[in-house]
Amino acid sequence: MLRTAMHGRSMRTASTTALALCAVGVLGVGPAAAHDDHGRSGDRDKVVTKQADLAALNGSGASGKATVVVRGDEILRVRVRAEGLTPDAPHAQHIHYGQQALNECPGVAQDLDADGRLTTVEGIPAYGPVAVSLTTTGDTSPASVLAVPRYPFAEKGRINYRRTHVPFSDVAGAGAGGGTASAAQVADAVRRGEGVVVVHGVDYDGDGTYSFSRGGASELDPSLPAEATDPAICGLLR
Ligand SMILES: [Cu+2]
Repeated sequence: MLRTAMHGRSMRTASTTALALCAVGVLGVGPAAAHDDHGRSGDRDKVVTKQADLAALNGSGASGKATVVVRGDEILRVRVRAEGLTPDAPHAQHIHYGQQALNECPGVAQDLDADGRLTTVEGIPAYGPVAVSLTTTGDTSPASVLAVPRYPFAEKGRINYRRTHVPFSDVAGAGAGGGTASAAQVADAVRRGEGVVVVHGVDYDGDGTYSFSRGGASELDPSLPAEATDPAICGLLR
């Protein structure tokens, strides 16, 4: 029932979520070391492969691997494999990046309210805002951050996701001073090894679906349970 409700709401909530992510981006940790975003064009045309070991957050018990093959301002191929996720439920998944972020997965230091639960927003100083939405069909920009019906459905807790020709796009809140990062800047950051893959969705209470009973409502959208949006696995694309 809940999943049906989420489907109906997901499109409307994207803009609200983007605003929330931007607001947090502005409050992010201090300026990171300046990066040289002006790679020579020859470097940008090279095919670069980055891989991430996806480790559990929030006690999800899940794990996985992600691979992206980047050339220019495009991901030629992306693959995400994971197991141990909340079964038979959709899992939003993104590449996160922020120039002001730590460009790493969050740890206990990011659990600001020390409730033992790491929310998506608490993790943003570590991994930055959403830069690429790893959807199964259609748009892959940050606007699809919570387009739940277009994310992989984890049969038996497993995801085996592949997509080709995913363009990078401009990302609000990911640039210098919390401004917009251009698609080229985001592509260069992923090439440098600063992109972070996050798969969301944790069934804390083990009732087999995303519910409000533990964790309450998502700070991204109070009509969604936090279980649907909290990060389950995370890894840096090295
Ligand atoms: Cu995400």
